[in-house]
Amino acid sequence: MWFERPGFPPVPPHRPSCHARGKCRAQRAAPNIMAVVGGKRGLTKADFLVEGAHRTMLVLKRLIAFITTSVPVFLAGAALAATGQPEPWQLGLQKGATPVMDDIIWFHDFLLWVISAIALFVLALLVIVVVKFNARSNPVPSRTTHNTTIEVLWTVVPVLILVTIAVPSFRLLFFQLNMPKADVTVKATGKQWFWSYSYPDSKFEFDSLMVQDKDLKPGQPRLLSVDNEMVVPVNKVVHVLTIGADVIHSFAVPAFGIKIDAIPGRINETWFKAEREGIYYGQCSELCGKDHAFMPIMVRVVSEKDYTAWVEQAKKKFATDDSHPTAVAAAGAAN
Ligand SMILES: [Cu+2]
Repeated sequence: MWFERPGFPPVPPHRPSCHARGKCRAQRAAPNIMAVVGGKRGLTKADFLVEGAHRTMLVLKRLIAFITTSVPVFLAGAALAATGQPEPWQLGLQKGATPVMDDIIWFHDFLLWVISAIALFVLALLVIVVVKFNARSNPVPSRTTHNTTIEVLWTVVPVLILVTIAVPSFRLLFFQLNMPKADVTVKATGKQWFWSYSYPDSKFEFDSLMVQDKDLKPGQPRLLSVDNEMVVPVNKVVHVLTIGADVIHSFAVPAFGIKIDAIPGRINETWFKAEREGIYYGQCSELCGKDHAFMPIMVRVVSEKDYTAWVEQAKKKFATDDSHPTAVAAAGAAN
């Protein structure tokens, strides 16, 4: 059995073999199973109770071990969820950091209830049909071909369900696509295979490359950390403009509920308003070549004061030289 371990006496099978000639009938006829078990295998009632206690203890020990190991894993997961990255044993979506993501999570959970109810209802109908209308229990089938009430019901009820889903769905879609006035604008350019972030209001641009495994510092998540992350202020509307410099990439940050293609020759836009400070991770979500998996997105959400300080420092560190247009701008001018 799965809970047997070395060091404990082997657990005897529940019942003696039932295949021996005539034994099964004898067991069924026996008024007291303990007497039969004890008589056949030479076990007393006390032996049987001790073995039963052993088995119960083993199960309890396994249960306690499972709980004590899983609690830290879930706690660690909860801690990671606060930093906007996937967590071990994660179920469902990452914890939202923007109003849009909170709505997406609500809509996801709502749909889960709806589809579960529909699946259970259909399952119940199938079970009824299998049990009540099989050839044995219903040898002469009904010849009914139409039933107006049922036909109206199976048309109207699905329509009502779809309308119930459509209302919050369209509301969410408008919420995502309706751009509020921007407080900060960041242009994210997808390149093979890294992102470049440009802050047009402050006139600087920088590349953001993944930190290689050998260079990871303690606490930096593998395949998600970058050398220069995108920094934005908390509780401010950030417009993200995306474009591809070579092939199609996709800018996606799950905790913000954003995912938008970065297409060469065309600027797409999306927005987010992060409501909690912290670090949030995403990845390129369009197959863009051999290092597609190695161009993570890292966004640090900071207070407005820290953001202003970072901008001042970044202006000096990443100052752009307007006399040398970027590759994208040069390509645009050539067209
Ligand atoms: Cu990409």
